[in-house]
Amino acid sequence: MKKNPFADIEKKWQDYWKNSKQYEVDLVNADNKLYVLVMFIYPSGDKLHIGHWYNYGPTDTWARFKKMQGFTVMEPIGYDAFGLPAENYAIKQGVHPAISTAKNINKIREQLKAIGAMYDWSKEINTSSPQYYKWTQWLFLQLYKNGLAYRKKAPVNWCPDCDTVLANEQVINGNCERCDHEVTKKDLVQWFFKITAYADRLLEDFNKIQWPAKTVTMQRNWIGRSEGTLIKFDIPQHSETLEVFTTRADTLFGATYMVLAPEHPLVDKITSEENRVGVINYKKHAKKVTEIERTSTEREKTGVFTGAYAVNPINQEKVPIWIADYVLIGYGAGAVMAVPAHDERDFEFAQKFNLEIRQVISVIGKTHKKLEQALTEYGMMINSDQFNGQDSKTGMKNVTNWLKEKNAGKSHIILKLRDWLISRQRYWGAPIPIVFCENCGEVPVNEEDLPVKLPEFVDFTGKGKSPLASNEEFINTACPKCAGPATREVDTMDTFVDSSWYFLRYINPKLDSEPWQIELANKWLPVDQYVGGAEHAVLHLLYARFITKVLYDLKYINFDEPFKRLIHQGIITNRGAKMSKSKHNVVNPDNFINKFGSDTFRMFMMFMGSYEDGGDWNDEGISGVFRFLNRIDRLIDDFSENPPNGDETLVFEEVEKKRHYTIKTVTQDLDRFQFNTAISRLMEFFNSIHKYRNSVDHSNQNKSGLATAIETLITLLAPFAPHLSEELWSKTGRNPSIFNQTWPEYDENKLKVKTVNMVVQVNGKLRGQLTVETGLEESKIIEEALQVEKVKKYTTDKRIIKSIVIPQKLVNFVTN
Ligand code: ANZ
Ligand code: ZN
Repeated sequence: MKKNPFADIEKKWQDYWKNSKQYEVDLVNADNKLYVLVMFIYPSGDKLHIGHWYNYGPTDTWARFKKMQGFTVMEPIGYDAFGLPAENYAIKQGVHPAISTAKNINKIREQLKAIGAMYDWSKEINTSSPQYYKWTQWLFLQLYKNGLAYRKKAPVNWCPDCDTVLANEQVINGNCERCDHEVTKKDLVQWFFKITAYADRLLEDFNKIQWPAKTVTMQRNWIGRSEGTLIKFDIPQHSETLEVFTTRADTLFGATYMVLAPEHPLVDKITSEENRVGVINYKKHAKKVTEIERTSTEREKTGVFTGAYAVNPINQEKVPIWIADYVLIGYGAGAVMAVPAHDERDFEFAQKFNLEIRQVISVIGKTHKKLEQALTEYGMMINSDQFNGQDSKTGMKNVTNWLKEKNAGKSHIILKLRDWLISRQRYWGAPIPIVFCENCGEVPVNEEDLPVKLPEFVDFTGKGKSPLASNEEFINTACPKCAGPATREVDTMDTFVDSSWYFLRYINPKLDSEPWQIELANKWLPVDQYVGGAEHAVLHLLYARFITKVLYDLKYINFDEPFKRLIHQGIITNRGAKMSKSKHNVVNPDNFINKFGSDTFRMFMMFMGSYEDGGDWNDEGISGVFRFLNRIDRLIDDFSENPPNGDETLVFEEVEKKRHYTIKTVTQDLDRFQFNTAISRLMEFFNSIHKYRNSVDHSNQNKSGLATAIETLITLLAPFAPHLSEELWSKTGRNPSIFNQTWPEYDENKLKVKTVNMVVQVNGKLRGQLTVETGLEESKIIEEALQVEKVKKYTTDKRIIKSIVIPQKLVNFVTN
């Protein structure tokens, strides 16, 4: 294949940047810092795909723009190298994951270099290196020592295909995030991080960060904080009490039946002989239904009566107790008071089983004799004795207080968020630094003994229990406390633990005595601008916020949010579908780079559409961008071969105005990551220079004006086409690097439209005045002059025989 004309230029400037070390940031001495970060790479395959490029290329454009605006920009890159995908890839290739990962990283690093980004390669990190995971283990120990890491037996998500547990966040619509296999439940002892203890702060602190509203909402809903009331219903027959959680205490008088989750511990105790068979069968049925199905609003409600009754504490009414799978055991109290008149699920259930539907809230404008569906809005309490007439909000408080006094209830807050399950029964991860001693029980490894090295030789077929258990040498160790015989924990940590703190390690990637220098980290963080995929909303982006808050509390850092500003690049699809190997619709960036060059490819991606929306891949436009860059290149060549030769008094206003306008708008667009419009403006600016060059004789061209315009053009182009711009810059006789140039400024006055006053005559008599833009076309001036009120008076119903325009002075209409 023919080499693209930019290939040599790109190589040349990449070498120059590398040798001049101009992107290696001296963190200690730098001022005006700006930390620009992209989500680092999972080297689970051996290629950078379009999605990576789309994340990294445009973000680097933004970072270069900020550098030229005078910031000291740190833009690091690294590898999220541990994890299941990397392990599975290795198993498939029949090699050790350490080897395949290293190989992938080497390949990917070359591709990353082809982007020509300002990466500070001296700060590269790799989470699977002992130098890194030593500190992941250290992080675990800090959480452990502060009661934020614990082990517990719990029903956990199990992916039978990946042979490991998954965090709730990794279960997408009931399926494994990685392999899409249906996830089952298993009772297992696992390690958890206590993220729930930070729920309130995770919610409150959204006001400290500028993130996409959608992402904030997703986190909010995922945390799912509900304020409500716990209410106790007695079951006198069995001397038990049943506790329920409700967010609508104001509807207590409308509770016409109770529902327990089929797994509720009271079920067996209270079920009557008569109902036992039905209950047992129903419990069997419920086991087979997934949580997704159980919470689905589409599914027909099912359930059975237990034969028992509870007493409503507020009015001593006897209400039947049912079990139904729409109530979940893991949420709230695992039981509800059902208020069919005001809750949709309860309404459906009551209709199906013929249970009483009693309205206790009235909503203005919604009066019904008989409810046809649940009335879920807030309103005024009715049929509620002494509470009648109170609005829902007041009623909730008053009912709760009443219950409190009677010792039958209290205010309560629940979360949908669960603690983060961090242990994995897989090989390729950071070992959990805990040992089990016969005498001392669970003991943390001493910090000075970190890292607990991941053993090289284990059976990691991906099947069966934790692979580390197969290495005797690894498991058998001495207890850090009593030196007696002990065995090591064989689970490894979720890779999301590795990535929950990586942005801190870039500060001191090689430091061996500490994870980072506190002062330096405090200087450089939080990250000023983070860019990455929206799919991480309730995974990485939530975990990183949590870990940052923990480290803040432990005084290892003085900020409690990791990412000040966040932007999500859109998704690039191919024929409407997400690109994936299995669909055979992955576009390989390399081919385009070979053919058109890195600058063209980067610029084309930005030109395709709105950055935050993404869009469907269509390479038709790439040759247009390629041509544009070639035209600029030729313009600069032509400029030095046929230099303009006029002095600066020559008319140049139009190009100069365009220049100021382009600086203003490109700056605004770049600030907002609106790359596509910025590129259009550059094209227009180019055209106006080009037009001037071609329409005026060289000896009459404003030499200094043109030189400035061309300088501005190259400077504004630099962040978009970094290699070519360096080349053009040196072609115009300057020293590299253009990225040491300051971003051009514009003059608002130059943008203002200059105007002149003109007089308007009709048949030689002065009839009016007119203000028009200088240089306005004659036909437009005539149009406007005819709109002047006084002029209208003398011209309507007349035929205009002649219109005379004397530029900048007057308009005269001759009528019959
Ligand atoms: C009575 C009631 C009346 C309710 C009413 C709602 C409307 P959020 O906001 O999502 O927290 N609930 C409580 N625990 C449940 C469980 N384990 N499984 C299924 N549903 C459960 O929802 C709180 C409401 O969800 C609670 O308030 C309860 O129904 C139900 F007019 O109680 B409510
Ligand atoms: Zn011991």
